Amino acid sequence: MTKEQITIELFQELNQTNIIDHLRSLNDEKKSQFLANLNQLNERISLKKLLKDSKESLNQLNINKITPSTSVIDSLPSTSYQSIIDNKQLQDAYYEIGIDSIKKGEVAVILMAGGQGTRLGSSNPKGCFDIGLPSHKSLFQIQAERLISLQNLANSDIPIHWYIMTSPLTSEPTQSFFEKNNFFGLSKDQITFFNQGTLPALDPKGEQFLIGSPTTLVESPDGNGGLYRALRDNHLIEDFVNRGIKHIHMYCVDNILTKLADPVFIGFAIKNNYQLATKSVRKRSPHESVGVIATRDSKPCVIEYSEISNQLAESIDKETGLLKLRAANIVNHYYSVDLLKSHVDNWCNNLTYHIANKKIPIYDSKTDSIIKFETPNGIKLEQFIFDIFPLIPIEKFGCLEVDRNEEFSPLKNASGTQNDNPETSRLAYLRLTTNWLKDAGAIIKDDDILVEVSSKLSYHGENLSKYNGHIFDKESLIEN
Ligand code: UD2
Repeated sequence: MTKEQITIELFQELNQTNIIDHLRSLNDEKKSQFLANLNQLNERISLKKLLKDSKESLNQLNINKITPSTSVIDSLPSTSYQSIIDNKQLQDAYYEIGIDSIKKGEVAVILMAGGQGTRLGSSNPKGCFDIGLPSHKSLFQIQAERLISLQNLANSDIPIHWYIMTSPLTSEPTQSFFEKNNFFGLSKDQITFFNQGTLPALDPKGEQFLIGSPTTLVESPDGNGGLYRALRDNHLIEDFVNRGIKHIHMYCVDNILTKLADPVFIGFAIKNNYQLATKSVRKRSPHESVGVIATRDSKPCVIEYSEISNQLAESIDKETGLLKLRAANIVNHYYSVDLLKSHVDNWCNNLTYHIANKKIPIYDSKTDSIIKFETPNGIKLEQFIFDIFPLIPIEKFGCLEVDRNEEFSPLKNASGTQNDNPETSRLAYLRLTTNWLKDAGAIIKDDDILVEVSSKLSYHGENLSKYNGHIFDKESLIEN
């Protein structure tokens, strides 16, 4: 049998009647193209397994709200949880361990920048977004310059390697943005762009793949959990090993306060010999759109905001009066390279598919046109990066609580919305750098005067002693 016949047989076995009908409408050339695309997709992801797993997720969907009756949910044990808030001594101790590892070239950073900024209302990659700082720097530039200031702090001649994950949709615009800005002063050689994969979309029952063009299925980015397949398929773990990298800091593009390769976080993981660690901040309110870090049946986990029951989200710790599950996930994780080396293959084959009901434009071969829908007509699948947390032994899993005002202000929504938008990101960044200046002895004439300190000059408030006694009486930008 030819490869094409094998592929047709597979889709007949999978009862893909839409695809079989569609094939009949194609001339030989397009039919070969379509079959080649189907075959390539099936080689990357077993479509038979995907249909089975996504069906299970669909069946789970209605009962998937996690409540105390479905499993034993608790906060993390003290062996896995520490707070550095108002604990300068602990911060300094971890900082020294982390900066030493950075000096030795053992630390690299992974940026996840594959998500589309749909909720933000922008068609550009989120990292290109200008939140309206006095400098008008983009998220990408702020983050790149933080690497530069950290390299200066480490005073090492080994640059910190920056792996940037894009999706097919954000890849080209992201790379051209970096090239146009001459990599924001970083060496081109210290940056590796790589693509995450895609997953096919399905009809609402999860039975038929949707067709997006004469020769392709509808496919969309496979979620931030796609990182593991992307690391494997791009051979990046071998790259980590070849470069002598032992520790990975992974973060997401939309948090302007991210401390890339934070020495305190790296030191926390090294000192406690964690294989995987995550940062958390205090949840703002019971129904904030963040996952909560907890244990489920004594295993570490994140319960996503879309999957937590009201009962659990609102439960109060009687002793403290605080939310029982208050450790908010901020997609800021540490991985030991040893852990990635030994587990990534297994993770790629066992990650859950999460379901999202969406309005999905599809190709109609009868009219040779794209049909758009006003209401959800299909489901998109995505994988969540934290679904592997339960596979980590609890004693090898750490959670470091950090100060929200210093480390978390995500850019999710368009201007004018209630929170997590360009205004809140701008204010969070300017308040942080203005406080750095106050700590250095600068005089800020009025509470609503905000001063931007370039992230190229200062990583976490250092290098500002020359502003001791300096009076700031209007919004300003200092670059050096
Ligand atoms: C994420 C977390 C949620 C909470 C919240 C905080 C997950 C699954 N959920 O929810 O628990 O911490 O953030 O802000 O982590 N991304 C990709 N490729 C994709 C999809 C996303 O790279 O296919 C990146 C995206 O660019 C962003 C990050 O992952 O940097 C978070 O993705 P999101 O905006 O889809 O996650 P969100 O806000 O629903």
